[in-house]
Amino acid sequence: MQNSYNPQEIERLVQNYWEENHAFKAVEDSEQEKFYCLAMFPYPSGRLHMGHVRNYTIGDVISRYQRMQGKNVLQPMGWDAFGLPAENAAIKNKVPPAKWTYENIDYMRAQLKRLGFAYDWSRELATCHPKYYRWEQWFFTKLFEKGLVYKKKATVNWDPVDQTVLANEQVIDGCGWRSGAVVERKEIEQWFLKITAYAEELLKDLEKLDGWPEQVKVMQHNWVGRSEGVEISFTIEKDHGEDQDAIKVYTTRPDTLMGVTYVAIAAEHKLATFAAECSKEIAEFIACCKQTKVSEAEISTVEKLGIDTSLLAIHPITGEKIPVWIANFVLAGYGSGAVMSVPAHDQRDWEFAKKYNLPIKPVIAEDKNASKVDVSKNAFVEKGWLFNSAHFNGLSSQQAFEKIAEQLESQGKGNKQVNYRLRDWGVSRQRYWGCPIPMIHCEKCGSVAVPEQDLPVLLPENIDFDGASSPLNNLAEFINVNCPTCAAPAKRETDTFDTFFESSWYFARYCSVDNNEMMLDERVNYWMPVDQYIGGIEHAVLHLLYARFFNKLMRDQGLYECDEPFANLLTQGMVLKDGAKMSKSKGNTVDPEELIKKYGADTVRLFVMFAAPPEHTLEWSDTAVEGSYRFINKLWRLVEDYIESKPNNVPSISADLNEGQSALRRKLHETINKVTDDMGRRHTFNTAIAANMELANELQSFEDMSEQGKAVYQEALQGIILMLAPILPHVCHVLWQRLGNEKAI
Ligand code: ANZ
Ligand code: ZN
Repeated sequence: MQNSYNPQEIERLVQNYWEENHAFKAVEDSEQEKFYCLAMFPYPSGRLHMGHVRNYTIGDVISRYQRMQGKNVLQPMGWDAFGLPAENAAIKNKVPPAKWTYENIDYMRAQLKRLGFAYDWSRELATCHPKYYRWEQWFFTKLFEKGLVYKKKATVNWDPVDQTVLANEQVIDGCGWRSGAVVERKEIEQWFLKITAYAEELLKDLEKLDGWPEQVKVMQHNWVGRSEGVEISFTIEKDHGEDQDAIKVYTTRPDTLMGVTYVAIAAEHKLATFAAECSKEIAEFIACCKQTKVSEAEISTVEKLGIDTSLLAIHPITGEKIPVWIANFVLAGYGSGAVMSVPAHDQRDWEFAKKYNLPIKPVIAEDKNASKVDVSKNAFVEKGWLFNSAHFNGLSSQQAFEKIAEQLESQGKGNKQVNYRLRDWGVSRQRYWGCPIPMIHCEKCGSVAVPEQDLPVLLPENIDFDGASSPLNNLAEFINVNCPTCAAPAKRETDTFDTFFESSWYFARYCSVDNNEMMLDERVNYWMPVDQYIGGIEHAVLHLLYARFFNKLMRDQGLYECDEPFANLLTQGMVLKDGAKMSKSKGNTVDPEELIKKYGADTVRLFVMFAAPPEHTLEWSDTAVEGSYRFINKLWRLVEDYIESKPNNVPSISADLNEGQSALRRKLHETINKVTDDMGRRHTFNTAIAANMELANELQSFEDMSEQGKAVYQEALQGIILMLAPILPHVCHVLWQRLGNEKAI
């Protein structure tokens, strides 16, 4: 009688075996080559979705493969557990966010175990646990000591009815999600991390990341946005603006300086405020600008609007008087919040000049000796050769950059400057379910860091939460403290960290997760960097940039040595159904749990790995799931049939095989070669699986049951089981034993 394939039963048995034998516990061993494999940890939303299943299966297959290659593998798992959804659920279900979160973690942990992932569960962490967040509080106070943390006013969404700050997700069509009131912009003091101090290194070190997709590096490169230019001063004509400071503009095109016909300043600029003092119209225009959205992408799409301040600026070279306008396209936070406008050579300036009838003066031509350029339909934005530019005529744009910068520098009217698009990282959130920022405000001493012996600042967990505003704001026992410096009554900071803060260093904490005396210990130097990081492309910029930044901060704090946290990055594609992204809001999700119940975890794993290479989108298909299930059944039967007819002792393979035997052996070794490359280097698991399916077909039609025939047959069959073990770990574990192997696969 043949055993039939019963996934539920064997998966439970095999998972118990792993658990009892601590099969995936990672232990540092300097004699053995390490491999740190990490998939981005999940937010504990309640249940796993197919995107998780795909992400974690890819990581697990790579981990198991590397282990079979003889590496000492670390594959940990944890929970990115702070965040807004817990607050929303708390309001809806009347449970505290902590309780909701920990219950979800328990549920999802069981789901991950059911999928048979080879995690070292002894290293599990949850970022909402004080054992974790106390170290980021400690680290923040170290950065504060070093001057890498500062406080500054920044704009937030303010709900005037609920009297609270809203997260961007809580603003729906410009109104508060709860009150429905029109949301206002409000400036409040917030904490910032000086990521700009690392801009240069974050850019330069991208070159070291050979194992990253080009596309992600380009996105990070653009996000940092380095540009070289000149900061130029335009003084203000005395008649109007007595005692006003010169306007500083930042330009990457000083070669166009002789073509400047007006200066444009941001609505938030000091001079704009000054101009508004004596003009109601200007004041109204500024108020109107402040209502529109702040993001750069949005600013570039809105209609360009401006107003003349009637102030005049003096051209630093010609001495000519040129008008100063307030314009909505000038960003307050970039450069110096003012632009020298060259409508002949900048399209945005051109459109503005056309609209408000400002002069357009061309100064750059395509050819060296030309003395005109057509700007009647559009600006001429290329670099070229100067004309109409007095003693700079005939220079190339590049030569003129240097000459003009030199002249301005010698006259004290300008300086070469490097600018970054990257802004400092605002880490304050006016939310409850996050890590408390460990600062105290004292009237006498200012901002004081919570001393090390008072850490962690615990987030009160048993609270009534109605969502109107953060309960921390009303918790007297949380807020009222004594100043650590002068002991006078003081107030605790009620803001919590941006949740990107927690995910910026968890990869390092896994290496010393049980250390309650230190944030990180020397074991980090054994495991870091992560050899393979796996996650969604949606994290191409923020998470990956913050993590790289934190890595450098931790290095400079002397906590460990490596410059970059992730040596290789794999960005997994989306899971689609009927061509659309699988998502709750579209109502087209497939519940992994149902699938596991029906087919077992190995089928689910095989399906997600077989349907597409990991970077590609994966189109859901019920028939493909069934196909995966059938293949595992076939493999099962292949082994069972063989066992029934197997001799008691399979002879070893002799040197002289007949043609058919040699052919099968050759096929096996070609397959091993291909699968090794597909799994280890190319990460094209689908073709590795296909090669094994092909080999299995050959076995099915191999009928030579001589002694030597059986010997090569068994070798090939074992080969398939070994090669598929990373993908189908449960069934392969069992089949391996059925073939008489004593050691676990
Ligand atoms: C004159 C000029 C002439 C410019 C020309 C461009 C072309 P990047 O490369 O991104 O650094 N700029 C400067 N500060 C600005 C602000 N606060 N808001 C909006 N625009 C600002 O861009 C630098 C260029 O962006 C600068 O060079 C300036 O316009 C504009 F033919 O100055 B340019
Ligand atoms: Zn004090």
